[in-house]
Amino acid sequence: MKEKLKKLLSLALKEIEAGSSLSTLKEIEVKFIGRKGKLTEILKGIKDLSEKEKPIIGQLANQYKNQIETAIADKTVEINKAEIEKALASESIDITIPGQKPELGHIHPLYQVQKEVEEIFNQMGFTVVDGPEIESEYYNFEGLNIPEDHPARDCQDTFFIKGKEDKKHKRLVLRTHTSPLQVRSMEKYGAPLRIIVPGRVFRYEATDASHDATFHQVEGMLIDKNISLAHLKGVMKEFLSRLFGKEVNVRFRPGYFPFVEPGVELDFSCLICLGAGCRVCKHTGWVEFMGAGMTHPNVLKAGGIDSKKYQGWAFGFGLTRLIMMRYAINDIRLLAGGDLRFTKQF
Ligand code: FA5
Repeated sequence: MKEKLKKLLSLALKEIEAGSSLSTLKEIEVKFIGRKGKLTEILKGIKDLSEKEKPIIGQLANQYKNQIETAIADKTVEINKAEIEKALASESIDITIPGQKPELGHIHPLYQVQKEVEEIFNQMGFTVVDGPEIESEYYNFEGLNIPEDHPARDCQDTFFIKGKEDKKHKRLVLRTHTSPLQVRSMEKYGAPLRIIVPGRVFRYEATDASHDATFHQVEGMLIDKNISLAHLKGVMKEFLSRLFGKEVNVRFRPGYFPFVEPGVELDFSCLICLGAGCRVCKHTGWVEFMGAGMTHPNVLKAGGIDSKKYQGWAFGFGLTRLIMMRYAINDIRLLAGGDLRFTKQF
């Protein structure tokens, strides 16, 4: 029996030594020490041996089993190492070859300027707020003192959305300006209030070099005690001077918007000709910039603010047009056109 075991061990060790792959090693393991392996069979038969032989053969068989297991483990490490070395040799890396440069995108010029605008107003104590682009007719018009039959509605050709309608808010529209955030913010934050609202707005308009159907506006609103248009003039002069990095002057002209009384248009001094007159300012020395005015008492009321205690003003300018002026872009459609030859210049 001892001889038989010894032969089995040397046969197994020989086969392990000659094994050249992990799958061959697995086969050898099954053949000798698997559940029906040759050595396992011997171990199973130990119970039939004499009492004297049992411990001797049992010990020997277990010792040989351990030896076979160790030999298989050693050979596995050897084969793995050889395979890794082979792979490394064939997959060598030439670190002198220039790497692939990932193409980095950048922020669109519109949002670059929007961020600058937000920072300047932040510094002056204004909070940036945001609101829905799909708006209710109430916040877009009625709340702003523009009832259904008011002629001012004709100035903002509107996209209406089919379907939902309720008594107070009426139909849904694509907001035609950022002004709906006036009443929304007064309702939410009350007075005093200092906000700006940069955002996308939509009008059912034929497009040309200076009109698009989707464009960006920035709304501003300040509500507090003892507020006058002089504060608006000061804020806008400061804002534009910081934005353009040089002293800018502003002036008011009368203007009409149902949600302000009195209403004004604000112009700023032409930065191209410094007031001397050029094509950009149509030889007036002034560039038309935005609508504004003292918030109408009806709008304060819609926002839940007592107009006897508080006053305020609001303004709205076209961010898209501001950017066109800043970079001398002569067609508004270039900004949203998606042509990389254009956007990569900023
Ligand atoms: C308004 O939208 C008012 N909500 C502004 C306002 C706010 C007045 C608060 C008073 C108080 P208006 O329709 O004029 O006003 O538009 C404001 C600006 O949006 C314009 O000065 C212009 O710069 C820009 N704008 C208007 N229509 C277009 C268009 N189709 N494409 C690009 N920019 C436009």
